Parts: sequence; C-alpha cells; structure tokens
Amino acid sequence: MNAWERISVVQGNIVKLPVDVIVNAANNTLLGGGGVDGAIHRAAGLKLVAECALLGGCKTGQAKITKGYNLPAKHVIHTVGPVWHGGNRDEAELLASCYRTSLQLCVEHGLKTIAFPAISCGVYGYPIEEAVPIAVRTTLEFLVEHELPEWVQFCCFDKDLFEEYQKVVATLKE
Ligand code: AR6
Repeated sequence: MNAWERISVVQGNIVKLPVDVIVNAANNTLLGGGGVDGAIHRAAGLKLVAECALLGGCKTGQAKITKGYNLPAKHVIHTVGPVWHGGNRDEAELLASCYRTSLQLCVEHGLKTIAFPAISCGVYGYPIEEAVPIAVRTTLEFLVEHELPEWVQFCCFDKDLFEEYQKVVATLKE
C-alpha cells in the first residue's frame, strides 16, 4: 500500500477513536492541562495522570507513551509541541520532531493505528496553514520508510481545520 493510502483526515473528538494509540498535545510537565490534553485526561481517568507523574516530564519535540486506561484507545503518546513565537525559534523542526518521535514509538511498540490532533494549533498558537503541511509531510516521509504504523488519522476538532487538512493533502498529492 502506498503511503497516501495509509493516511486519513477525520473530523471529531479524538478521545472517541478506537485506535491503538491517540496522541496528546501535552505540556512539559505531562500532568494535564486544557484543550485536547484536558479532554484525554478526563476520558482516561485518574490512573493516566498517575502514570504520567512517573515519567519525569517531556522535552519539547519529544514523546512518551502510557496506557489508555478508560479510553477506547489502548495507549496514549504524549508529545509536547512548540509554542509559536513567530517562526524563528526552531518551531518547524520541533513540530516535525513531535510527529517523527510519536511515529517512531509506534514502530517500537508494534502499534498499527494512530490518531493525531493538530499539535500546537490551539493554546500554543501555531498557525494552521504552517502546521498542517508539516504534519502531513513529516508523516508521509515516515510512512514511506516504515511499515508501522499501518494507518494514521489526523483528527480535526473543527471544520476549518478539517478543510485545511483536506486542502493540504490534495495539494501535496498532485
Ligand atoms: N479532539 C481532537 N482535537 C482536539 C480536541 C479533541 N477532544 N480538543 C481540542 N482539540 P490544544 P496545543 C484540538 O490547545 O496548542 C494544553 O493545556 C484543538 O482544536 O489542545 O498543543 C496542554 O497542557 C487544536 O486544533 O494543544 C498544553 O499546555 C488542537 O487540538 C497546551 O494546551 C491542539 O490544541 C498545548 O497546546
């Protein structure tokens, strides 16, 4: 299967997705927060924050894995996206690294299906027209080189983001 056939764009709430692993757009403490982080912790239950507390935080651009507890997803990969400062503080490389390190954890743990939120595109202020091509391109480059994960979903909470992903996928495919 070619790499394009292994990605999908969906609209909805990532906590509902029955995949091997969902990705959390966390902060350096890994102890919870607002946005998708808050939604994932609420749905997973308190055992998730207890496991996260043992991980010693996470550097920006890196990722760590836990169980999914009460989520339909079996695991959660917690990654920390960059805060947008205008684009001159290595934001693009750090964002790409979030996708690469999360995908690499799928290889290491034998995970076949993963769903990503739009890392850094909420509280952290990354402009979606800059972030979405990085998400899609970095993921495709990884899939070309690796058999796992077999399937990647980009989960968009709102319609604008969903449309942006569809536009970027269509443009890159040409
Ligand atoms: N399902 C899918 N996407 C969601 C959901 C959901 N349930 N909820 C929000 N989004 P954000 P960041 C989208 O702010 O910018 C936290 O407090 C949202 O619309 O969650 O990386 C952390 O603890 C947006 O497109 O993450 C950090 O402190 C995307 O998820 C900080 O926010 C990311 O928005 C991280 O900020």
